[in-house]
Amino acid sequence: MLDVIVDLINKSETIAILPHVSADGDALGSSLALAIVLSGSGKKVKVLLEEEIPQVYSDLPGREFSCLYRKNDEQYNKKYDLALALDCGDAARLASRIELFNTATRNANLDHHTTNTEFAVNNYVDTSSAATGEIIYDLIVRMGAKPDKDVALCLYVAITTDTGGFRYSNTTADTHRIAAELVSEGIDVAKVSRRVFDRVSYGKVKLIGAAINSLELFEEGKIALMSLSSELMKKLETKDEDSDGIINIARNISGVEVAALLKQLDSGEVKVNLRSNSYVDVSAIAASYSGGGHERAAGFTTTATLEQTKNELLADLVGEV
Ligand SMILES: [Mn+2]
Repeated sequence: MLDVIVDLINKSETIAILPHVSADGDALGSSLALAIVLSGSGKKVKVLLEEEIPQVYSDLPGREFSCLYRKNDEQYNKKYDLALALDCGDAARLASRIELFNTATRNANLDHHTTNTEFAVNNYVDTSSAATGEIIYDLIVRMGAKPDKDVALCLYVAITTDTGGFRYSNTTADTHRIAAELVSEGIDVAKVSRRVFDRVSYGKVKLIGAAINSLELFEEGKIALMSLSSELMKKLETKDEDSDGIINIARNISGVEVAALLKQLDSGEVKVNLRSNSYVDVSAIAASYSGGGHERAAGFTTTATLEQTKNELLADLVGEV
């Protein structure tokens, strides 16, 4: 199937790369790495984003190929020869870019989520890959290219973020083999690690405090819930990305099997992140709310209130632990 994707790329001149909405390190790193390689082989390539690149990834190479997609702005709505969805478990993760994806002459979906709905004409879903970055690495090699230092940095960021710094259960021997190839291109591992894992904004530190204040444990400490209201986040003047990773504080508490972070958005909707440690399949719970993800990390968004979401979710989780 990867050869089919290579064939699609060879046949296409204009290519749109579409990472998922609220793009994370894997989605962005994979997209920018592929953009650099495709541009180098003479393709006209754009990485179309729903939002600005988060601060933590703002100096990644290849960002010059990215731009904010605006549905009603004509310059973005041309018909591409090929549209590639990267790290997107379902079509909804393309958000406002779905039409652009569907109107492209060819489209393909490259992903590693177990809940992937195979929404494209061409689907390459490898759930054994720890990150879409691993798939893109294979694709680049399959294209006969060798990742240079810039491409290697993007892919390394993709893989290290989706594996939590090679600590999560999705990390395999292949993950390390690919990482070894990437590091040998001259990546400063300590610098990348500090940038993507350790450095925090003051706003995030305040948000961590608020999240810890909201922490509640249930079922003899096997379930940990944290919630952040939009009012609180407004008061603390935090950015959306500041809540990234906060759920791990709850997940890491000794005895906790499942952790949930409920975040109320400005729209009033509630975005829920779920994590488990060893046996609860949180992707199945997320799927029951039309969300998705992996066994140990998943999420969904709901129009219910914060309180309703909490009660309903808690009832579901009690049945799982
Ligand atoms: Mn991913």
